[in-house]
Amino acid sequence: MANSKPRVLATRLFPPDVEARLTAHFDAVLNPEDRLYDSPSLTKAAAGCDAIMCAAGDSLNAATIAALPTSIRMIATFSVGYEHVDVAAAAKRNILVANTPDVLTDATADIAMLCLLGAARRAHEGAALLRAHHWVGWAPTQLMGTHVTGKRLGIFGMGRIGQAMADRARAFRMQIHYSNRSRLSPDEEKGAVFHANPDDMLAHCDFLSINAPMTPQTRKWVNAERIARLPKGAIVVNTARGGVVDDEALIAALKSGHLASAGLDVFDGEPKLHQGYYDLTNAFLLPHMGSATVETRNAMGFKALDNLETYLLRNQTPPNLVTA
Ligand code: 8YV
Repeated sequence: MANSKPRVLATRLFPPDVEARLTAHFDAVLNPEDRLYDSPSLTKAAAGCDAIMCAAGDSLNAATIAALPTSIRMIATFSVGYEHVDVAAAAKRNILVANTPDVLTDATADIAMLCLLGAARRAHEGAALLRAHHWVGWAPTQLMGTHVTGKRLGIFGMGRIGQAMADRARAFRMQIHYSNRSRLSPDEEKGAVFHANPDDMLAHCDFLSINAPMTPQTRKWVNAERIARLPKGAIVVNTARGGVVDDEALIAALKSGHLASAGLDVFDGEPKLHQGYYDLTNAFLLPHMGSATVETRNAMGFKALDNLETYLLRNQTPPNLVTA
């Protein structure tokens, strides 16, 4: 008997509770080995599917979208960022695109704070020293880092995650500066200093946190000229997208000592990050863990499913539609 449920291609292995709901409501094409699809294998696997549930590592660029079977009506990404989906190309084919905002705000802001603290307090060096059995005991000058309390934090991109980062930093009595496409209301600003031109913020940043999405305008925004405007000894934190940073420029500044350190959870071209990072002791590096809690990953999956179910089962507009 023909299966009447809409067919959904899940490009990745998603958390068990998410896949349970996916398979209960849809004829799901799963990926139990979590192998990465390239463009030809993705378009092939999507044959006969109504929708694709994808994630940030999948490249749904214009060429891939153009090659998708005509049965595809929706792309639901398991992420808040959607730079990996060419939304304009999808629109041309009447394919809806939806994402998963809000639910990963706190987890990502937590990791941003972890990166800030890890970079400031030389967590990588301390942990490596201990695990290599090289720690011979406490010393007055050992592993002295950068004090956090009372310092100035500049946030580039004051959306949901930027604001959640600011809330955490306020608990460390940091002074918040920010730049954003539009100024926040006084209630949201909570005393943070707004810089209409982000370049004007740089001189005020003991710490700079990148919380802006990846767009043609933000690509390699953190470049050599802007790094030079940061005070000597500043610390750069990136939990947004690696492409917002010019790796060569950041690595050069970390080597020269202009920057004290960096805390990075995301990398241009990840998982193949710039080789230069591996040699830097003053870089606290994490493998894109911003949203990696059980609660958050489940909530992201359920949100992606809310989008799929609303459109494919109830023929209504999905709650988290994104447009070009
Ligand atoms: C996700 C993220 O886990 O949602 C995003 O945009 O960056 C991550 O935290 C990842 O992208 C999964 O698709």
